[in-house]
Amino acid sequence: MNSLASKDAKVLGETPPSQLIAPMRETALDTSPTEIRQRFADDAYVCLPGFFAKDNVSAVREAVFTRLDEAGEIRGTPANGIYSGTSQRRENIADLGKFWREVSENWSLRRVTHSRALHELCDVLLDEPCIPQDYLFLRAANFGRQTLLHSDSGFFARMTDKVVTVWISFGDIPLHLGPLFVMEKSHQHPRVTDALADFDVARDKDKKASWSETPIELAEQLSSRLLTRHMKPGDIVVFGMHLLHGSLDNVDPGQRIRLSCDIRYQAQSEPRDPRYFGPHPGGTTGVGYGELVGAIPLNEEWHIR
Ligand SMILES: O=C(O)CCC(=O)C(=O)O
Repeated sequence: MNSLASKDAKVLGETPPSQLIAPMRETALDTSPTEIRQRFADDAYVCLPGFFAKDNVSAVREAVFTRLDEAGEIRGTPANGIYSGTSQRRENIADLGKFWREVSENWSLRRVTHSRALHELCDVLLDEPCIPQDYLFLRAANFGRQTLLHSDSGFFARMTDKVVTVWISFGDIPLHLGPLFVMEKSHQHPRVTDALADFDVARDKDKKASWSETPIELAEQLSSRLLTRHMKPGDIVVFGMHLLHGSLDNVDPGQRIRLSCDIRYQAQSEPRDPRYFGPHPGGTTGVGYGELVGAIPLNEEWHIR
């Protein structure tokens, strides 16, 4: 893709100036391992369209949106993922953390996030055998939501830097549904590397992982650009711990919910952060699946980390 319908993009309510937004570079599935590693080394991300088959994605949509339907959050056929405009999650579900854990542990989701294909790709990127974390971040983002600008190292690099994030698109996510963006070459900028040095979001409670500048302000200040694209079902983006990223706003007038998941893979030889591994992972703050934005009813505000 070499152009973007950037007029459809909203970043915290603003339309980004056209010079500050550009398409992500796409990497074809038959690209050689050497070239994939080189692109990852240069850009700190690779985007692989169509990595997962549409049937696998449909099964995840069906499973997740059927559970949201139980919470009164869906209008019409669940797999279409249309927000009802309201929620009875608190009334209908006794334990929101347990609910989100069940949704996150659904087999149709795990067979994608923990698939052989993804293992092999991450082995290539990290140039050694890897393992996926057990804890994963499933996100159902309805109208008005976005993820603020941040990097992942303060969450996942406590034990090792040899970690990558895999972002998976579980649906058709045009720009106005709020896909992921990454900030071009931000991992190389001294302001970013300085800010991330020794920062741990769970220990340094006086600081937030999210930047106080808007993505547009920071892109201007760093002479960078927001790289994004119309994500299709089964597309993935894999990125490194220092790359700044976030999402565009979901401003879909049809109330379609953006469904995606992020999961981390790390080198198998490196120490594992117990917060993210094992049968009962506590997650970043130790609360378990209840701490995720996904566990928040669709008619309530997301927290900021
Ligand atoms: O999907 C999003 O909104 C943000 C994803 C993200 O922050 C991540 O994958 O680390």
